[in-house]
Amino acid sequence: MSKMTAQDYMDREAKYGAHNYHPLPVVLDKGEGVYVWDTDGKKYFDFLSAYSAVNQGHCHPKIVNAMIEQAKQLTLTSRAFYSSQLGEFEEYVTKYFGFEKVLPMNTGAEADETAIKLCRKWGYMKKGIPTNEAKIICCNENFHGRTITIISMSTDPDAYEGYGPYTPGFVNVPYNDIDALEKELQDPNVAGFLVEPIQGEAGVYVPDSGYLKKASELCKKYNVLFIADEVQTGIARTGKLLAVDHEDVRPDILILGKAVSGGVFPVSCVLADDDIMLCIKPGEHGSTYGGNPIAAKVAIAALEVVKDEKLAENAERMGEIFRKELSSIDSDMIELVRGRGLLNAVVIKPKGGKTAWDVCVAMKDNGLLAKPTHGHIIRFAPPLTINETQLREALDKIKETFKQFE
Ligand code: IF1
Repeated sequence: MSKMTAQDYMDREAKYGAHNYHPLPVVLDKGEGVYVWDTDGKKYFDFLSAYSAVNQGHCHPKIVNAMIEQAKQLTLTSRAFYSSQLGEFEEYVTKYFGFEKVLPMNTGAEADETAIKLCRKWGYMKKGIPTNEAKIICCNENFHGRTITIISMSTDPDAYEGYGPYTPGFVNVPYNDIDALEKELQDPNVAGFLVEPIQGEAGVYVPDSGYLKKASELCKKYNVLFIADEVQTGIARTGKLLAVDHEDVRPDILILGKAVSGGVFPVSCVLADDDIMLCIKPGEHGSTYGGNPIAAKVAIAALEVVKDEKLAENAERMGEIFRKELSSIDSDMIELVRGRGLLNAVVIKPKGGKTAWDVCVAMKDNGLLAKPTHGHIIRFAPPLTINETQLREALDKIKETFKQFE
């Protein structure tokens, strides 16, 4: 059997796999740290990090070993029984982020769904909202996952079109608009405000300084839960452990996913204090794999790496260099550069029919992987382990690419 070509791999996926993605034409086979290799052995900088799930770098030995060791002992019990590993994770992660309780799930969407259910329960049991009248405020251009309820909040037709009927009980407001938010908060049936501290999918949309602080203060004033979706912005990505830490905001409900397990095993979770979390009684919510022994051990190892390797501090420092160098590129395709820590994006102005996609394909050929979001924005999000030498080498590739479009 002759060696498969990259095209063979792509054709096989097209033949047997659903067409719910349009990947960049590269077939990855190996990853280590900030690098990935394709099936022909070509090496690339990974500047997507699986949408910020691989903050600790590909195949981090400490995290992989935690998975291997636990997998030899006990992989899954379900929550019908206790396990020796779950409580260890629950204690570790609640103390790590400063909350009284955690509800473990697997994917980010499941964690967002859990937060929505928890918020509604609290609204009926503690705020006295009439049954089935609870509302949750969310932002235009949000992204919180792909379930029917979550896309019911979406303002992106690609996310919701053709999937109706939609879940009721959501009120959309413009992101980064305090007055619009306050207006809706006055509705006594509002139970929560769900927000990404930085909108990732929308194109790394960083709100005005003070927005999160003011929003959380208004939520307190109107007895509404402030729910932070840090699935993408959390785990040191923006230069602090959590993006809300930039404004000293403590959410009532914190949603984590992706890098909470370092891209090794699906783990997500919701954190809150007892007066909120205990609104869900035994048997009222759950998941077969939620809080499984492997998830527990992998997440502990992934979170230890963040602290041991000072990834937040590194993300802050490398992010400053990255934005400064990117902004100095003299290209009429670069409209603006924005971001925080190592969650950055470049808004691309099409030129001569060339778009952000063409820039990404050219960067791929130059050995760096990134992907456009919403057509004209390129997100740059390398693993947070990247050092200055690697960053500058990657920047050279980005500069070289833009030169090709002059
Ligand atoms: C895809 C991007 C999309 C998220 C936030 C919850 C979830 C996500 C803030 C759900 C997931 C992923 C999903 C993935 C591409 C990526 C993404 F924003 F990161 F770029 F789609 F918008 N909250 N984001 O960002 O977590 O269920 O996926 O574990 O769906 O294509 P999940």
